[in-house]
Amino acid sequence: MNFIKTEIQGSTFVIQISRPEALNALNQGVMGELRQCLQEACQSPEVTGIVLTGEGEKAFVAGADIKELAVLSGAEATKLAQKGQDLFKTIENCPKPVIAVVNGFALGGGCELAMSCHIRIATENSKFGQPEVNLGIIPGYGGTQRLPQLVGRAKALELILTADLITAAEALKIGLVNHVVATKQEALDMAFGMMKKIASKGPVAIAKSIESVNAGYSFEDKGYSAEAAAFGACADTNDFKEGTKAFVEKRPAKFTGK
Ligand code: CO8
Repeated sequence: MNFIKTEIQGSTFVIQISRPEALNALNQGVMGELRQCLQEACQSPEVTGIVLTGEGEKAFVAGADIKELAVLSGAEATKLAQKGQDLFKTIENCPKPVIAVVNGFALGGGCELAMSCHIRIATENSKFGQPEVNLGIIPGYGGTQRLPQLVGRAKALELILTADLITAAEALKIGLVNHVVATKQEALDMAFGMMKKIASKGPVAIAKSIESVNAGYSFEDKGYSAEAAAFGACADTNDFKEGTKAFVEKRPAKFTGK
């Protein structure tokens, strides 16, 4: 593994995304390794739960890798969005609890990754947001579906349309995270405490609880397909080229609507 560090703490499998030079941004290398270790953890009889976090104190995940996205055609972008959506659905449908320990920026694909987990514990320096429209695109890893489920349609639209970043305290207020604590170690300790409690219950009941809660959202597939298609349509625009170029050049984008 080049981008992911794993360890076992008791019966909890800890996955740490480790690409600090790019604030743990999700390139296809990270996504592939994440897929591989999630499958292993979900299937392993010794594992009772999974904790997902980012390396360091600055970022959980600052989004999909913008430099990698910048060269995609619309069709490629749709395909990649669907592939990422599938991975995040694997997390959401994992029969064992998955807790995100959010330690810093959780933006774009990073916020979407955290939202696909069952529970989110954030450090107080964390920042959340779906800033894709700054780049001329939309959330493509399920954010247009899960954000309204968690915080309601109006607040979700406000966050997606303005691209505003919110603090951990605000994320707690709107129901985007379960808990906010001071440090990453405190967040990890809280996650391990929850995992210990959950591991003492019947594993079938735990798996069936997750399955039943998720079943209430089974109308979702239409929304996810629409999102992937819309992501691809945006990736075909000049605004997307300008938005990603502007990010790389560290300047504001000049959009034309074309
Ligand atoms: N992708 C690639 N590189 C990144 C990313 C990213 N998302 N975020 C940060 N980096 C890199 C920076 O380019 C920089 O690299 P370098 O040192 O080579 O210039 C390094 O990480 C450090 O970042 P900054 O210097 O920008 O750090 P700051 O502290 O000044 O700013 C921010 C931190 C505010 C987090 C800033 O980095 C930022 O705005 N990042 C981008 C956030 C963003 O827009 N995220 C959304 C990306 S799009 C997305 O997630 C779509 C998901 C769906 C995809 C579906 C289809 C595939």
